[in-house]
Amino acid sequence: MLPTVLITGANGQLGTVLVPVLRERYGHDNVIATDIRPPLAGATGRFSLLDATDEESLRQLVRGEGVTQIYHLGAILSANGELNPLHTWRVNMDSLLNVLEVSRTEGVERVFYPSSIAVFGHHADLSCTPNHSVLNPTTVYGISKAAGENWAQYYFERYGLDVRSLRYPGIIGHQSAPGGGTTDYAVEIFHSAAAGQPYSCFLQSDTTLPMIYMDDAIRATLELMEAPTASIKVRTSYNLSGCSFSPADVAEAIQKILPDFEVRYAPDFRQNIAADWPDRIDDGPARNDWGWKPAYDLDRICATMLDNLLQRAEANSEVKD
Ligand code: VAH
Repeated sequence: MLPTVLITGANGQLGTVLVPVLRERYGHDNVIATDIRPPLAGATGRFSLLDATDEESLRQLVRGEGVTQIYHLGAILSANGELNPLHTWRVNMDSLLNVLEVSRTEGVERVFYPSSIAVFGHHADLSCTPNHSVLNPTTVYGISKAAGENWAQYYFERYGLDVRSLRYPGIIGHQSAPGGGTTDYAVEIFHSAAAGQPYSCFLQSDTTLPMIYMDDAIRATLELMEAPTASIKVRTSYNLSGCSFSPADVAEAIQKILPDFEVRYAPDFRQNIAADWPDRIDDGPARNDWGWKPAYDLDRICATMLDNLLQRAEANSEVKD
């Protein structure tokens, strides 16, 4: 029996790519995209406006459509989250608690909850952060994700709700825009390079962070969600990594393809956030429990991003000619 899947935050960087993949996999009409904003231009398929902080609206939609799986992607990310801390806390926590409570009481079988490397802080070993580390996040986003992981584990242990979670690193893809995070530079830099423009980076050149290519992130999400229940041994959240690099590393990788590309560095408040995040994370439990293995290293990310963005720039210029 194919699931009926509801995605919150479907207009976001990950949701934009995940929705079509889920439709391909489970049937076009079995996947309901939702977001607090109307669908993006060009988006097709089933869509409902939904504010996930409104429990009754969520309940009516889940009950009315017979939803059996929820991917709760809606959240305010690390950088944007610092602009209005209490609003960020309320949006991120109220929406998650609504998803957990509605799922428990309406018979939803499986929930995906995205966490983040933002749950770590300077009390963890940031050189290669183990899955079970001290969590002392320094952003409201990270605080909400750390709390959310523990709520996910609570609903599994107390009610048996099958909630599964990944601590995403920075996600890099050409298909969608980043959503106000500290790792957004790693997407913006490729757009500048493909446009033949210099890039002004808001992090220091040597700030190494864990990253993952969009296709790897999507595949990891599906592999986690389709793994046998018995193999899921971590019910807070699994560390997930593709590769780690700094702005200087990615600039150098781009310059191997576009030698004239220039990067300047103008660190802002986001440097303070990134300074308390891991350089690398240990995703050994994900590899051991459900067979995770990344397919994209920095050079492959670079080649794939530039191939797609340069083709798009050429297509756009032909349209204008
Ligand atoms: C952010 N892209 O920067 C998100 C992510 C690991 C970072 O959670 O907030």
